[in-house]
Amino acid sequence: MAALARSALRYSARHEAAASDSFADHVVAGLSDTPKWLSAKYFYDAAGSELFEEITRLPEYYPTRTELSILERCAKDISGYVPLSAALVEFGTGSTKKARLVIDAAPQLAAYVPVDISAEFLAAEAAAVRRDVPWIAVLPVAADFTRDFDLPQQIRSRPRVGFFPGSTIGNFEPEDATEFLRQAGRVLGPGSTMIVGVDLIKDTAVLDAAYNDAAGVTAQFNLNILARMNRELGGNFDLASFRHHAFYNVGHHRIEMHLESRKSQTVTVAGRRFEFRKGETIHTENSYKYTIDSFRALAREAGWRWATTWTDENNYFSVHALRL
Ligand code: AVI
Repeated sequence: MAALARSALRYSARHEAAASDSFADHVVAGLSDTPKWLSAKYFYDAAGSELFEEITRLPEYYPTRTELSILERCAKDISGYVPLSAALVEFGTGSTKKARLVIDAAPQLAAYVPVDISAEFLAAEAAAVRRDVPWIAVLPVAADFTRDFDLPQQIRSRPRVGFFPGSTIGNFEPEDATEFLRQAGRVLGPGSTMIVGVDLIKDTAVLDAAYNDAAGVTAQFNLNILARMNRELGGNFDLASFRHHAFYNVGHHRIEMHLESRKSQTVTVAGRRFEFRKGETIHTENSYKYTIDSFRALAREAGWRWATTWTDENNYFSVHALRL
């Protein structure tokens, strides 16, 4: 369920410009294009969100556990970047597990503002934090965190610390990542701090394995978008006729996920027919990886000043503190 948060993401401005907000229009736009594409935000229906939770526990999928280990080990240092009586604003809150590590280590926090498009999910998470941490004001905001939104009146005069863990920023095209950080700066305001989790460039074999797990959960996650089109848009995709294909594109510094047609076939979905050649793919996701320097440059471009970076002993993952 946590990954419902990601349903708010505009993964690519180009794709978003081509498709309206409806899933059907998006599918028609993406499958009519050459090469074919779908936005990764459509992975996260209930089934996809559960599969993503399973991915985070896979032995090959290092990002979640590595980021958690950094947050646990460096919580005290991170709390040094949290001003007295500040509000922690989490962009796209899924599970509040990571935010709680920061909250526990920073008793000077006065408020926690989880922001998510899914009001129902947000209310449940907020209630749990309220119960466990009764001394801070929990002020959920149901909004698309990639767009401008208003912070609650109660924190207007407080210093703000943005929090964007999970390397979700890697699922944005780099120019959209820059735009997101710029927009987050507008929402948080001058003098703010931002804590961002970013996956790092590493050995290709490690990256490839993380998106091609032996148990096939990532394959199921990818194929679920076809099942979702069948469920919601009257599609007749035969899932066995497509295969999961994920690889690290060295030139673009990104994992690409595709669904490859195993044969030449015609599929009907959203009332339209689409031809697939054998070997043709639907590009379903990019997951960009950065170096500490390349992320620092991106943040600078967005108007943020880099303050510090925490990493793990393998340099697999990074957590950055930025200042506005
Ligand atoms: C949500 N996001 C950071 C994940 C990633 O690693 O890019 C989504 C994912 N796709 C396949 N496995 C995990």
